[in-house]
Amino acid sequence: MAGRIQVDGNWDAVTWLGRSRPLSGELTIQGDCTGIIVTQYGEISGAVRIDGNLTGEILTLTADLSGDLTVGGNLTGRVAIGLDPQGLPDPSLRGTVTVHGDMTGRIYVYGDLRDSSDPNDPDMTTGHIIIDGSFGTSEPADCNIIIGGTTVGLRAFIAVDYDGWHEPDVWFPSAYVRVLANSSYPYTFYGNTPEWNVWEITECRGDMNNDGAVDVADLNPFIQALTSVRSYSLAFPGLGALEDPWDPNAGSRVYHGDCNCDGFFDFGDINPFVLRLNQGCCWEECGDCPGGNGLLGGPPGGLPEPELLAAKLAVNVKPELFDDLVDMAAAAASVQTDPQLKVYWEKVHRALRP
Ligand SMILES: [Ca+2]
Ligand SMILES: [Ca+2]
Ligand SMILES: [Ca+2]
Repeated sequence: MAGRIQVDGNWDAVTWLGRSRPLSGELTIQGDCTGIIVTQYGEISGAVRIDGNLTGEILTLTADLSGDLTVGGNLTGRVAIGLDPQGLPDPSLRGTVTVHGDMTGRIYVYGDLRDSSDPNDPDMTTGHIIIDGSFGTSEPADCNIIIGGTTVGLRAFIAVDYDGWHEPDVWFPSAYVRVLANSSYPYTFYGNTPEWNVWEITECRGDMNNDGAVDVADLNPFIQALTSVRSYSLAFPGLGALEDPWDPNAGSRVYHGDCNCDGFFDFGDINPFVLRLNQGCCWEECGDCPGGNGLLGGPPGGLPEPELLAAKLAVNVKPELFDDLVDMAAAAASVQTDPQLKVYWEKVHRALRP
């Protein structure tokens, strides 16, 4: 199927599409999909969009999903890639499955969440699973993502509450991601696992590496995120944009970077980010957060002396980001309306590059 099909209502049929040829066109269902759409040898390389809920099933028996499957509502049914591989090369997810609502159903991939393994991959044409809403329910439920092969590494990712932290959008304890890795020792994840690019977006403002803590490990990602959407997105697949053109509003980049809670992530967030870094607390709100431990050597609710801050930042920044750090200090000074803070950041700038 190479053309376009648009269904104005719901889809409740059991339908074979592309039994031997790829589904390379566009299939749009403006309502719910309560039926079953199945392809056999033909991979889904085009775009399947369900504007409503997917309570039915989208299946490939022996083929990859290399295109985009988007569910505008909730996924309560099932997506299965390679349900019946019949000895053919492991059918894999090389495209993107996006659920804009909640996921209480199942996603199964016989093969890999496949990565192109090319570190310079200009666009992240690789397996991604994006859930903007919650994953699972408060009741015990059969809700999971199972990857039969390997691995969720490098550019491949699974992200829950991808579109920035929202309080109701949680990864419930009964839901899990399991990577079988073709072995009898599968990896099972019940929550945020940064080393596998399996994310549940954290509520912490300033947590640019999404590990649930705000500390000096967030400095380099903050600089990257502020200076280049592309560089941040490639360094942290699943936290930024998906591909070129690099959408600055995609992912959790703006949520985590917006440390003054004005809805934007820009130079005005440098000073509040550094304050938060010094406080080292995880909080969804902006401003002076409870507790605080003076991570940068300043008083809990304030900033250290400018020379001390410059020294702390300089030892924690990657050499290749040092110039960006210097520019950031200059930018922080230039956007300050508070005269004292302006002088403060000018001093930080001078201390970094005398
Ligand atoms: Ca969300
Ligand atoms: Ca962090
Ligand atoms: Ca802001």
